[in-house]
Amino acid sequence: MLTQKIEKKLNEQIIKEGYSSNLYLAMASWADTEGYAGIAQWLFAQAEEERMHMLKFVSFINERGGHAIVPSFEEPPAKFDGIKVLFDQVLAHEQYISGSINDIVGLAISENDYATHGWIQWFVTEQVEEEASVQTIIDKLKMLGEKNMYIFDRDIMGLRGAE
Ligand code: OFO
Repeated sequence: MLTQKIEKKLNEQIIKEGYSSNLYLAMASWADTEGYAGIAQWLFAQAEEERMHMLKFVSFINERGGHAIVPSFEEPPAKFDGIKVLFDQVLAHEQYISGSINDIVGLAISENDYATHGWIQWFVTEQVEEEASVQTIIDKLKMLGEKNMYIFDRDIMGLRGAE
């Protein structure tokens, strides 16, 4: 059984994972309209993964006797100031999400909820991978410079992020 504090915290994470999915979907849609097919493909896949993350929280809360609430989501931006800026924003967002996962770990320990503590470890590892995969993209972008964006777009096509 979840304590009220943990249930509330996990429900807050549903909002964050769902927003992540919508944010990446908005980024994908923007990249698509700018002609960056490869970048759009990568972002569409990320949006799907974030939706899966959200669903994992929904299942876990209900499985543990809580009630997962489906929230409304804040509207993400529709336009972005270039590809490099966009990936910097992705990294900053993932770092924010990592902080929020760490908060859940901390609360699970202070509430003696070892089931949640064990379960959330998958997300701890996932965040390390997600931050690393976005950092790799940013490093590539730095090397290429904005002029060679066509090459980068083809390079990222078919590349998978963290699962
Ligand atoms: Fe859900 O891992 Fe990114 O945000």
